[in-house]
Amino acid sequence: MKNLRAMLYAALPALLFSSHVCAQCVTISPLPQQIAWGERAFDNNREIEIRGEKTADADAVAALREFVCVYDAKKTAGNSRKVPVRLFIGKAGDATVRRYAKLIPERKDGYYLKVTPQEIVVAGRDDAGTFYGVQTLRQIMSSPMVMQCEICDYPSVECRGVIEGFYGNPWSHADRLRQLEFYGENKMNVYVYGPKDDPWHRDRWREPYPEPQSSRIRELAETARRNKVQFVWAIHPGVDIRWTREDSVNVVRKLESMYNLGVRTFAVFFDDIWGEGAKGDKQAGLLNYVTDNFVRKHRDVEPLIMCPTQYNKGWSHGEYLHTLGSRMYPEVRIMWTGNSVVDMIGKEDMEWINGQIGRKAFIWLNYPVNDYCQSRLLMGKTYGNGLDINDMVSGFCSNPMEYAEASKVSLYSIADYTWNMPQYDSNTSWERAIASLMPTCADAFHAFCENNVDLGITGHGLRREGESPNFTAANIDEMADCFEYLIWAANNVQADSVNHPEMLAEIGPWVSCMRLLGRRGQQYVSMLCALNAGDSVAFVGHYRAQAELERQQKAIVSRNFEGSIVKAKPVVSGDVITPWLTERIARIVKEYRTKHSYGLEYFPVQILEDGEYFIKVDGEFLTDVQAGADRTGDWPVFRKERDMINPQRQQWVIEQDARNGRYKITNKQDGRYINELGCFWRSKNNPYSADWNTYHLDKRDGKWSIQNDGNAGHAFWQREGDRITSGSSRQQFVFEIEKVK
Ligand code: LOG
Repeated sequence: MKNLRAMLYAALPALLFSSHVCAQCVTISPLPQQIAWGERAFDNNREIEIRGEKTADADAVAALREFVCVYDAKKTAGNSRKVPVRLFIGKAGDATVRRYAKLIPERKDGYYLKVTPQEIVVAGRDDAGTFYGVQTLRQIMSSPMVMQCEICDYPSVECRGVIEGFYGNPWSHADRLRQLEFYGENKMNVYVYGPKDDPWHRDRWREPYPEPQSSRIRELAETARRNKVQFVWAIHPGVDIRWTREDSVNVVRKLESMYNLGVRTFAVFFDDIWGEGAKGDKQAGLLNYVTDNFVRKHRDVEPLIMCPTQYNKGWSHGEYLHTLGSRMYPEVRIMWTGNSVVDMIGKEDMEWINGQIGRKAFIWLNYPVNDYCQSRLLMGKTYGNGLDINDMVSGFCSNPMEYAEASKVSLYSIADYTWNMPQYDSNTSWERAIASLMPTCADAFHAFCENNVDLGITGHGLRREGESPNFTAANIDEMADCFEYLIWAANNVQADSVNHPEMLAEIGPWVSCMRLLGRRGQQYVSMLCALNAGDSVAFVGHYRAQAELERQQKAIVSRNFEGSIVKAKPVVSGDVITPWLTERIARIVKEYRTKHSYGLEYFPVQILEDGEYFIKVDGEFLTDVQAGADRTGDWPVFRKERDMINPQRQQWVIEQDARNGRYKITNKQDGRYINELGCFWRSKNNPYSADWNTYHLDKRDGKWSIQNDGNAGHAFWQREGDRITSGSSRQQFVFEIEKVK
């Protein structure tokens, strides 16, 4: 990569290199608190003589040696090459950087950095500070022409990082090692290990890790240390814990076994449990017991972190949080996801929770985790958290996707946000993330990311704006360009796989899905042209080609490695292009049917003509008795009599939703649809959705069966008493569907 950049810069016109143009001022990420750039200092192949190597932090020195050409007095002696640039490295108190002592910020993890034509200074407040100074220098020296600068830098938030806390395939060992390097480079200092589907974290919490898992944990703890990351190991005992002395000892024993593997910070989780394990006073007692009998017995173990059962405002009630706050030792840190499970965090939210627990909450941000919307990749901007909460949190961690590399787009911004909160800009941070993660195909990767943004409708309600911003469909040319763009981006990201095999292994299914979406779009454009030209043969041909591409698209699965516990069906641009295209194709097929008769056998069968019908069982009419009510959960009932006053209450509009070939059923009087429970639902909060509220119809001996489908399961409607319920898995042909004359 370095070589490629060098080639790019070499190709730029010499004009840019005039000393007044700051063409070489690299953008440093996370953004430093204070930075002043000067003129050109030297070229990045200049030899560097390191001073303070023996006393400075060894990890910082090792990182430094990876990217500087170290001056070797013996080799260079006698020849006339330029004198080396001297580099002083050390932390506050070291002789090497004594001259700069006053300039080093008095903040944990802070550093002072200076580059002049003669010398470089990297002076940390502490070892981590020195290490972070080197990470910044690495970025400054990635440019062939190194510019003079002076930087004073420190983090906004003390604990910054990631919590592997999702359901689904836990990250692989290789994923985690790469993550830890990434955290070091991006100045994040916490990694909480709590994958829900690691048996030794949750279900088998009492048992020590067997080999080879225990060696891997040891390696992770070591790698974390080298990258100035606290490896926090979490135990999740709430599923079956008994509040006995024996189980308290079991917890301590397990943590001791983790201590022996090199772990020094620990967490205890009680999220997503019910019953006995969820009791606040007992949880507080356990945390205090572990603090007394484990944490305080070791001199090098950090205070515990705990995830409460009521970890968000929506779920909190009673005395629970107050009990934790008042009974648990004040040094125990308490996690919090915000106003709901999945939410961005603001100042008022922090005021509320901190008041409840009598300490600063440790944020567990449920973004970009996608374990509850697995068909979507969340590659969009990380926005919505307050820029004024840095002093109100004891830590800020992001729960990512099971896709470790893909998550880096967001984690890069989490690093940026937590390091320099006041200056965080979600747009520029996202742009930088993309360019830095996939430098050899940045434009194509950008296109990929912008088409994988929103989550769709989920139980948690979070939406993300700005998906597919370049999609416009005002005319055929625009549409054609947009679909070509999708294909171009997919091909280019794919072609770059040699440079980013890990990323491609994760996003590959979505990349393929994006290409097929583009190709289906092209077929749609051809169908449209054929319809306009009255060419039915061409229309049907393109329709069939489109259907075949759709079949291929639906066959893609997110992961198919051996033992994968998640197999999702990737969706790209799930809120913009995908629904748009499905709806458009359905619409022109309908139009085609009204004009042509050629090739109708290739289209989805329409078993019932669109129209107005009575729905009857045993001669009784399904009736919308409370027509017009816009409240949750009233339902239509069967009435013997025809309603002569409001006949429309017994008339049902049944029409095929061509997006999926199933039928939508709404009342003629008030337009309300019936949902999978046989109820009307409040239309304001739950507007009609083709995925949920369409039915599969089937006919035998003149009677019909009506079946839920799509997201609503596959139960058959049945008549129970005077209403419809949908509890039956047995197909029943009991409905009479009679056309209104
Ligand atoms: C889980 C978490 C999961 C996330 C999103 C917490 C504290 N616990 O509803 O493991 O990844 O939501 O699905 C959770 O957030 N429970």
